[in-house]
Formats: sequence, C-alpha cells, structure tokens
Amino acid sequence: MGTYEVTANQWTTVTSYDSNIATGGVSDAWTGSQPTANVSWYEAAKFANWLTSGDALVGAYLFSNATTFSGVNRQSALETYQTVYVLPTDDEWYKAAYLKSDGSGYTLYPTGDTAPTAGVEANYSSGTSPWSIGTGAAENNATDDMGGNVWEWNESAFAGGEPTGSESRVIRGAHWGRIGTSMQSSARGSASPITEADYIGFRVAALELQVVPEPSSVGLLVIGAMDFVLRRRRG
Ligand SMILES: [Ca+2]
Ligand SMILES: [Ca+2]
Repeated sequence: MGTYEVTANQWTTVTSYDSNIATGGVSDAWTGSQPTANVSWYEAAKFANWLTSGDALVGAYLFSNATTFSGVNRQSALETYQTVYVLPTDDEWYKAAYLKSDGSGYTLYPTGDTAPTAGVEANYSSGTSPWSIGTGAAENNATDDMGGNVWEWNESAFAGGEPTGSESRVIRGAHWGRIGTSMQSSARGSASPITEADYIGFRVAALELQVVPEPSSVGLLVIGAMDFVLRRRRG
C-alpha cells in the first residue's frame, strides 16, 4: 500500500509523459507535496496503469481509448508485468487503514480507537486545505493520511465488487473539512467515477506476481510494496 497520497508534484510529472491520463478537464487544485485532487476515478486508474506499463491505457484497468473504460483485469496485467500498480479495493484499503499492525483486530480510526487530534495528528474538522504528505501521525500500518486530508478513490464499485463501467465507486478516509466520524472504519463514501473534486485524491498499491518454486508453478497474487515508487518510464 502506498504510504502517502499521490502528490500534486507526482501527478504533474506523470501526466506530462502521457496526455491520455488527465482528460477529465479539471486541473489540479493543489501544488507541490500536497496531495493531488480534482482527479476523476478514470484519471487515477490511468495514472496507475502508466506506472505499470508506461501507457495510460494498458495495465490492470481496461481502456479502449482515453475516455472508454470497460473493466478490471489484475491477473492478466500481473502475468504480463509482474508488478502492477492499482487503486486499492475497498477491502485492501480498509485492512491497510484499520487492521492493527499485530493483526489482532481493527481500530475505529487509522490511528487507533480514539479520534486523532485535529490539525496535529490528522487533517480534518478544522482544516481549510490539504496539508503536505507526511505531516500527520503514523497510522496502524505506517501509512499517512488515510484518515483525513483528501478522500481517496478505491477501485471498488460502491455496490460491491469490481467496477465494469460508470457505476459509483467507493471513496474512503474523509477530507480536511469533515468531522471525525467520516474517518471511521464504517464510513464509506460514494462518488461517480467522473467526479473531479478538490477534496478527492488517491493512493496506489503495488501487486507483485510471485511464482511458487517446484513442484507448483501456480502464480500467487499478493499485495506487495508498502511504498509508492515513482518509476520514470519516459523522459
Ligand atoms: Ca482532472
Ligand atoms: Ca486521505
């Protein structure tokens, strides 16, 4: 799971390499090491694809052109690329945020069972804009700002399962201006995938194909690297 929300700088760098990513029409609201936002689900999915393949239209997310999405196929992408960048599913995001690091159960907030101090440990309630990544308190699994700062796109359809078209997607974690309960494990937001809002951003997760040695050659799908690695495939 990416430690941080994708930043405005990372967004600017990656989108400069592939004009098929930022096609939603609304440009970034934030700068530098603030999280990127005004990013539609489609734009976020194409960003993840680009990290995988160097092509916004090729990866776990199936696009026939820059504006036509037709589904998700992580396994096929893994077999081709071995390391695949994705938007975390609702379940993956939930576990990274709320599962205790010793695996003994789930907490109410990503930082524990008591509400983090607003404006110090997490950016919510009294905030007026997103702060730079790395500002808040460390969360259960060494992530930052899964609670607050900007809402984050999940891969999952709000109705459950993989999205196949324009149905609403899950967003999680709340933003700088929301009350604390919006960061709780039970809080699950919904947004149309074309939404470009200055309070919705995303983080990516990396999947790695692991091939089991003899006697089996079955590939296993696991959640890999905890850090977001910006790999410059072009330029
Ligand atoms: Ca946009
Ligand atoms: Ca967040």
